[in-house]
Amino acid sequence: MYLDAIIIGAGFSGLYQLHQCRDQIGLKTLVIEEGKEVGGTWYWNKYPGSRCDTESHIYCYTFSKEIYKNWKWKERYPKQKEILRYLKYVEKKLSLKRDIIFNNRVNSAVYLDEKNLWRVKTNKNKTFYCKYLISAVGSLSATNIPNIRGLKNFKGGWYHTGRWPNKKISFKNQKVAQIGTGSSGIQIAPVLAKSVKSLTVFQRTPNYSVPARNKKLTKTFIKNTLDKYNYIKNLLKKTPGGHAFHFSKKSIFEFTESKRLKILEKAWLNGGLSFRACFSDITKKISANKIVSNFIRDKIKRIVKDRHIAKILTDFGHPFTTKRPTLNTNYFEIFNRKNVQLVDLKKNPIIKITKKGIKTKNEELKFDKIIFATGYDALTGSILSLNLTGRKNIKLQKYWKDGPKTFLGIMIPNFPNFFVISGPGSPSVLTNVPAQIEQHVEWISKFIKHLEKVGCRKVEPRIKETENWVNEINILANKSLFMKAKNSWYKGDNIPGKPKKFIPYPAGLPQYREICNKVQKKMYKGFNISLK
Ligand code: N01
Repeated sequence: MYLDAIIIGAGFSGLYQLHQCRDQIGLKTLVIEEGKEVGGTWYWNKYPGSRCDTESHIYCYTFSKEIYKNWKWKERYPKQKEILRYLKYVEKKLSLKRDIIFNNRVNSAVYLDEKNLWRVKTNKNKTFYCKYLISAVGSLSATNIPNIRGLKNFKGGWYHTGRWPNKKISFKNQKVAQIGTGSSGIQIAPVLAKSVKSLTVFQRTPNYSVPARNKKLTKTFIKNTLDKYNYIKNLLKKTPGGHAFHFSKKSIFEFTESKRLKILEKAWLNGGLSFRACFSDITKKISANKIVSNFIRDKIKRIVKDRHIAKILTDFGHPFTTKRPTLNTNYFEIFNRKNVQLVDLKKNPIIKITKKGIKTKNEELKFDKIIFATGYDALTGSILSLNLTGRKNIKLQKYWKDGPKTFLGIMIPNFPNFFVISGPGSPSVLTNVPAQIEQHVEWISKFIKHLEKVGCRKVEPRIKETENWVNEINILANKSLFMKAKNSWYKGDNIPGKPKKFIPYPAGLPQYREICNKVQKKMYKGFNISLK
């Protein structure tokens, strides 16, 4: 089957890209989706307690006033199920399903030089050909299941939060092990703790976590946000992370100690990702960051009654925000329960998984179920799993062996007519992702429209511009606090053998948007466009 464009993935990015390609540009377009319905990351992340930690009134599309205004979110942070309902509502509104095939995983994509087409194959032995191939596979979808000896011998059930099964799993009165304490881990643990016989949390790195303070949205709040549609849409373009809050313009050092504390207390009470924005320099200056890190440490120590456990939970080896900031609802409180234990993997590492449980350096523990909340091969894993072969038989795995090389995080030299939404080298995971997705989809769509107009046969970025872009990211990352985290998936540390390079663009969405717009204004400077 021949198409103008194939989009891989039917999450936030794939759905909007389909609408743009099909309804705005007029291309014959198909979306190929592995899941059995739309949703992308929110289709797979069905674990108990799964919820987004960006506020619902901005974790959505803003491209259509009608779509924005006709959806009413229920809570401050949307539940996984609510996000799925929302995406289905958008899909219906735009009649997208007719151009999506489900239950098909793209296994390979090969660029055929002589035909100037991509040949795309799926695990169901379907083959498609297209001119434009667009990856909408998401930054956090290739799961990281640690290679722990003995997992295949475990007789109980085991699950990864990012590939949660469709059937209901009961944890009631079970002995459960949870490995990992990132965003997913600290969400699932408080929910499990309520019903399990015992929950043992295996922690490798303590997590600075701020209260989410989730709540039902009031009618007044809902009305106000819907009325302020234009303002919100604009605001998301101006803030560094595409969130609905500005960073304070004032340094923490402009305040006396007691005034600082008051400001921090207020931000803590308010909860949410805006906590880090209550001073201008928390994310920028290590001295400011230290004050806030200590504030969080004290807060956790006040919650957790056992001093030894509190110490393990707060023995941070990295500054606040240098790993992905997380929000929690009663996460630290669970360690006051009798049925919850904490294993400090730094002192007591896992040796192997046995038939009945987990053997650590110091003990052997029995479990009915093991949950891996161990994250992802972020940003590159999902793209590499497509097994892309570009011009002259160049494999992406080989081309990226020393780290991802993209121009603007959107295109890759030697892989003509292949676009990536929220790829490595774009702000992606450092932002409110739908805001970044809208910027990318709109930029890519405008580009494709231009390419069609000028009669383009193929397009790819120049090597020089790509190298400059990769260098620029390195320079920016080295100037930032991000590099002070020894182990962070932002720079590939969580996956053995993965190149250790900072992956997303770290200077914020507005600056990135400006650069992309400049490239567009200069008639796509940095790209080689071959005409028919
Ligand atoms: O994954 P993570 P996640 N042995 O990589 C540990 C989005 N998201 O799924 O820090 C033992 O953050 C690892 O330890 P360490 C969001 O963007 C959003 O939680 O590497 N432990 C860490 O504690 C988020 O940032 C939402 O030392 C091992 C944990 O597992 C991203 O997804 C909800 C290990 C992994 O944490 C990823 O979050 C969920 C090993 N071998 C996800 N390997 C919301 O919006 C890893 N770990 C709320």
